[in-house]
Amino acid sequence: MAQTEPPKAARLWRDAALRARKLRGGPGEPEPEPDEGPPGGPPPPPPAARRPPLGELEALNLSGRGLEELPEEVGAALSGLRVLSLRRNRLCRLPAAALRHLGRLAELDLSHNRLRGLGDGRALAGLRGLRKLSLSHNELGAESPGLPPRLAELARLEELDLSFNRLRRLPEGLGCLRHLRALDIDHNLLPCFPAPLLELAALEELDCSGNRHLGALPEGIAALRRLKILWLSGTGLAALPEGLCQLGALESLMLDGNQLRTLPAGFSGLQRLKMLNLSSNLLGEFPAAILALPGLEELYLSRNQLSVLPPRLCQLRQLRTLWLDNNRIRYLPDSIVLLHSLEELVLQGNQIAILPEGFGQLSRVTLWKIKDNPLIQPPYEVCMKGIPYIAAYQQELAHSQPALKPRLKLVLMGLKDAGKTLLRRCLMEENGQKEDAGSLEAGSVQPRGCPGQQQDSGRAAGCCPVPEDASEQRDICSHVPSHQGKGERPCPAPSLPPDASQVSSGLRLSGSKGIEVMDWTADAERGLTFIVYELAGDPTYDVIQSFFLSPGALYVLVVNLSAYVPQHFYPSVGYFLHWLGSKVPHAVVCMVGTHADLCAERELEEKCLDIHHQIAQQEKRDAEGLQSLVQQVDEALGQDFDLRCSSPHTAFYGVSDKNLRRKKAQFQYLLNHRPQILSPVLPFSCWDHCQVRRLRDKLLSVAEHRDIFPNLHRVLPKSWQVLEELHFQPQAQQLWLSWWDSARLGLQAGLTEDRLQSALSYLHESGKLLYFEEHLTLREYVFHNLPRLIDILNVFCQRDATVLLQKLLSDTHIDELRATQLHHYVEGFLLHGLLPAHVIRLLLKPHIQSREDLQLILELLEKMGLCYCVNKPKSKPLNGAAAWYKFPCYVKNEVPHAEAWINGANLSGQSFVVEQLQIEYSFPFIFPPGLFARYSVQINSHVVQRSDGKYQIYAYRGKVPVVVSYRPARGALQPDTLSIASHASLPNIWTAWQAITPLVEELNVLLQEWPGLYYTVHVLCSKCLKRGSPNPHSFPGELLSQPRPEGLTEIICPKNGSERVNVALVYPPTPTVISPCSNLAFHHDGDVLLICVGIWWRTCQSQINHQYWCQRFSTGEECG
Ligand SMILES: Nc1nc2c(ncn2[C@@H]2O[C@H](COP(=O)(O)OP(=O)(O)O)[C@@H](O)[C@H]2O)c(=O)[nH]1
Ligand SMILES: [Mg+2]
Repeated sequence: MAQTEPPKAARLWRDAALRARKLRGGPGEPEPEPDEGPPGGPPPPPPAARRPPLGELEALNLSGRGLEELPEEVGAALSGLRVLSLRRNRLCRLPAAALRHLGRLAELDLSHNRLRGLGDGRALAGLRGLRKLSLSHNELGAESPGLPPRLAELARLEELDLSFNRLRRLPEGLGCLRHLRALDIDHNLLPCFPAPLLELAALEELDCSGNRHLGALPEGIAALRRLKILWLSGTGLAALPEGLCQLGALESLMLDGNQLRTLPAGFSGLQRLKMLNLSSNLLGEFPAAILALPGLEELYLSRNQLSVLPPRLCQLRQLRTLWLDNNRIRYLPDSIVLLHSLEELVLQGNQIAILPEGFGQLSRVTLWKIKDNPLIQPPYEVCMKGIPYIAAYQQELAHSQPALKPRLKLVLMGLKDAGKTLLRRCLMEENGQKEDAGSLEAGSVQPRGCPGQQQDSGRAAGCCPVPEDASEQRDICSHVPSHQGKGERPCPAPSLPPDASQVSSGLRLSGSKGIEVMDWTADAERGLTFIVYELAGDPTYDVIQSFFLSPGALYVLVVNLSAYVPQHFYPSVGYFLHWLGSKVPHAVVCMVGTHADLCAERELEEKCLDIHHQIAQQEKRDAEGLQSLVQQVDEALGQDFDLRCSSPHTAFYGVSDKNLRRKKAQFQYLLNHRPQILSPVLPFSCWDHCQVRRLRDKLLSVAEHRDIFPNLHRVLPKSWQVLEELHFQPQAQQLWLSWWDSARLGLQAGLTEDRLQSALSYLHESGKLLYFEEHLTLREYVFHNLPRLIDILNVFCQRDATVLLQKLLSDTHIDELRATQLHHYVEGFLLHGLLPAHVIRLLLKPHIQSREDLQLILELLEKMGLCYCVNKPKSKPLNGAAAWYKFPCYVKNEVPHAEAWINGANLSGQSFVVEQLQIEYSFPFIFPPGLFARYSVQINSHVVQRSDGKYQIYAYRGKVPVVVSYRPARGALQPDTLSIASHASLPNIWTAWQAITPLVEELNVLLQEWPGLYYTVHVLCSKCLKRGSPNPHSFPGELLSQPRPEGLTEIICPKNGSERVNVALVYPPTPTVISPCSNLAFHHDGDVLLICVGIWWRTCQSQINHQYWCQRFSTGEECG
């Protein structure tokens, strides 16, 4: 039978606390924990190896040696032994004969073997001096339900570990172990609390967790008066006996994962209690008895049903840790701010809208989690930044009155010519808010926040805009190839790469202005404003578009109904949902079908219905796909780790339980965070006033819906709001403001310099402007003019030579020579993505005036990951005009120029001397648009002598070659892949690992921008690669984050019979920090987030959440 899976919370606590906190005294552990030892290296020599003669040896560590038995001779030769570890071997039986000679043994570790029973117990009973015995992680109980009674003869035993076995009962005589201080019987199959335990009067630590059917505790538990630690996680307890309250010595009580609704009346008798874990129970009310435990330092109440916290919470003065996440708490008591010792405060997943005044006093809190609360005061963005920011906000409120500022980001997406622009205009004109046609012409937009500047659009005033050319509207199919071909595939379906060149060349450029942003005061009465982002339907904008997809926005997916045919569902709808879902897993989407006027009634109905059906189908396929993955992981988890390690052909070969649980948590997160599609397709015609009004009302009602956008009505200090307005006033048309300019505006708003920072930080977080408070140079500037910045970004996505040349040649003083030169530059740009800084300056002419502008913008572009400087010496200042920039999204040549890569273009060409390492990422649902280009920039700091192709990069890490390649999906069943490879001879293979590991980690970091993305990672078999096999075997990528298994030297590659692969070719010498297969990141400080996301669109909230969970519990299963 498979080992029972310990309940969630119990597992968490084992992992987080078991090793760290159990007060195990006595002579030191003889052996290093396998995951603490030097990874990959040989096990350290037994401590006594250098100390003959054998007979005098006192301690011997034989862990992880693959032993199937211990010969009697060994025992005979080592009769002086006091400490023996046989941990992690393959013993199926007790080495009885050897043990007979070891009468002096005081500590014996037999954990992680395959013991199914202890025989008649004689062999053990002989070890009369034994004080410490570990039998954990065996299969005890598999042969007979219990253990031999003779175990009770170990009269001097002080610590006994029987955890993770299959025991259904304990020997009757166990109560005789008068000296037993610590007993672990967790994760067995005990059907009830074993009565003999009640006689163990010396017991200080007892762990019964994970015996799921324990059900109840006896009153008699009061007898265990010396108990300090009692762990009862996941034991099916529905109530606690009063007797428990008499355990006056108890310091640590673990009761998570049970079904407790209340605590017994006398609970406050546990006056020594320091740690209480009641997470994952059914508490509907905060147990008042807890308040009478003045020594409490840690209190965990996560995942209950609490809605109110007691006002007297502050009585718990010693409290350092308070976890209240995932309850139904609406308010925090004011007194919470008096918990001055608090270091961890976890509140996420509640209903908290307002934080009490003076919250900023909790300045010692370092672990702070508040995500998933409908916060309005302080606004969500402020709360997410941490306690110091909350303090600043609250101080600011004290200075100036609060102001309400409801505004919501609205993102229009859909194919080019779907009707986004016209829809936007109709909506805005319905309000009498019209666009500035002139500025649109110039590729810019109506300046946000200054409606006074608007001019008439030039169209017939007051009526709906006339479609430019209705006859052109039916040619949707001519420009959808980019995302085509995913429609009817079984899930998970691979994607075709957005082939930008193909698309843009065949398209007319009119109307393609790229991404546009503007303010729309949709409801002046209620003051509700939308910040409307219209994305370009054109995939050439892919690299930048994903920045604009952020949580907390309302998405409108626009489809041209007259052009729609069911075969085009994927490119026109399905693809966008996949894209959005992978970036913003829980996005709120409203479907709108335009050109309704061109469709007959019946046609309209059918098409809307078809879209509706196909969305449902796609969702179902995706969910089923994920569900089956969860099932696979579950099955693997049901198996023993050892078993997994012995079958290299299985999907989860060697993957640790921890990594499997993390994987499962990720799948579950993906399953639980699907796009929220609000309605069936809303038919829309720009001609029809009623429909325009209906759509506007629909958007307003969605925005106002408290369940959908709970934090719309944020409260701001008046000064912050004024500051925002001042930054966007008409005269503030520059591209950026110096920090000093901004500070002057701050003064106008009543903000002194010292208070400006937090206001700017809020404006940055909420996507109003860009202010990189941690960037060395950029922090001196405030980029307040988003429309202009977006226009700048747009310039780098228009792949049209004519347009680019127009910009460059607009200067009348250009002579022929110069013109030719510029032609060459454009050519080079469109082919290789290369541009010198001075040409960039020309391209951005209307926006960039000074050299300073240029330098800043270039730095910004680099920071966003759009380009890298080809010739900038690392860590030296940018040298303006001489610098050349590479925009990887423009690179056209399929393969890199091979000459740059001296060792040859083809790794497999090296076959005889070297071994190959290749890590492959596969993306079965969707390959994030623009990812390769972004990654290409991101790795630049790690490599030298690079040579870029459209899909491949050759480069060196030091002297070691690396190749990064993207392979678009080939056919229906092969997903897109991205792989990172290197090679070296076997003895030097660590150099290849050293070369690829930072690149792997960089990719992992980048992929965290895509929390809803499903992908897998594999280590390809280097033997298969060497053979040139077209279909090499792949080992699970999770191995990259695991230490090399002790004692293992070779792995069998199942693809080629019984070929042996050296472990060094599968496991890196040092495990990677971030598990590659999980979007649930570990560690990021704010700065990394800043760097990797260019965060102005408030992208990372969901990730911050993940990081936290995974940081907290390496099992990561709390996610989602
Ligand atoms: N008849 C009709 N034409 C429309 C409608 N919506 C958009 N159009 C036309 O379709 C074309 C593309 O629209 P546009 O808004 O530029 O699409 P975008 O690329 O998604 O922004 C334009 O010529 C519009 O005038 C509609 O509801 N009915
Ligand atoms: Mg448009």
